[in-house]
Amino acid sequence: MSKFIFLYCSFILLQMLLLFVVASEDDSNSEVKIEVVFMPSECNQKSKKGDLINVHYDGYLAEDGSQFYCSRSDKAGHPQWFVLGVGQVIKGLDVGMVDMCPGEKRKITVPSSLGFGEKGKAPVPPNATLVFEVELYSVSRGPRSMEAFQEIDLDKDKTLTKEEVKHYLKLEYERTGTPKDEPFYEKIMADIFRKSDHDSNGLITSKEYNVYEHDEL
Ligand SMILES: [Ca+2]
Ligand SMILES: [Ca+2]
Repeated sequence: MSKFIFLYCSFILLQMLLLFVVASEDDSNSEVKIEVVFMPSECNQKSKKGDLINVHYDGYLAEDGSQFYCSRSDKAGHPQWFVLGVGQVIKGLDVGMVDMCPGEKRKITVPSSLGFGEKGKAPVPPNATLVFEVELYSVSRGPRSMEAFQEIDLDKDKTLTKEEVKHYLKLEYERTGTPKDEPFYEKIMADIFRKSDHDSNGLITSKEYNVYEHDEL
């Protein structure tokens, strides 16, 4: 029996250690605290940067435990979809939801510097530490994954030209059995460059590819 407990504790310790490694990967992330509340017995695919994830989360103020956000009551209660690690949510969540299994639940404590900062954002007051209860439903390799970037980048120079993007679009639509005409590809490509080519030099770097401008919940 004690051997079992020892093994169990070692397992928990190992998991905490792994979480710590994840949380301290980048210095600015070190303050995000992750607590695994529920871990499913099976896990085929862990979340990583660039993945499209589907998640429910509730946000609370650490100070008094009051709830300031609930995805279950927002937007008709549908779980939220977003791309992980690219700034579609506050930094603390981008960091705190990495390496999560579908079905896993976490409690993530986010310092204000990785939340809404000195100014806050109503109803979150200035300098507020936030606590999120997060449940991950699904993970899929999104269009913003680095795998996709590498696939598009034919000559592997870490920048995407318009030709490379167009070539990739054609392949994608042919792959799904719905090839389109040239003006169609031109239009999508122009849209992609308008959104991603921030310095308008006609090339999308890996950095531009992964940076979003908004900082919404
Ligand atoms: Ca290239
Ligand atoms: Ca550029």
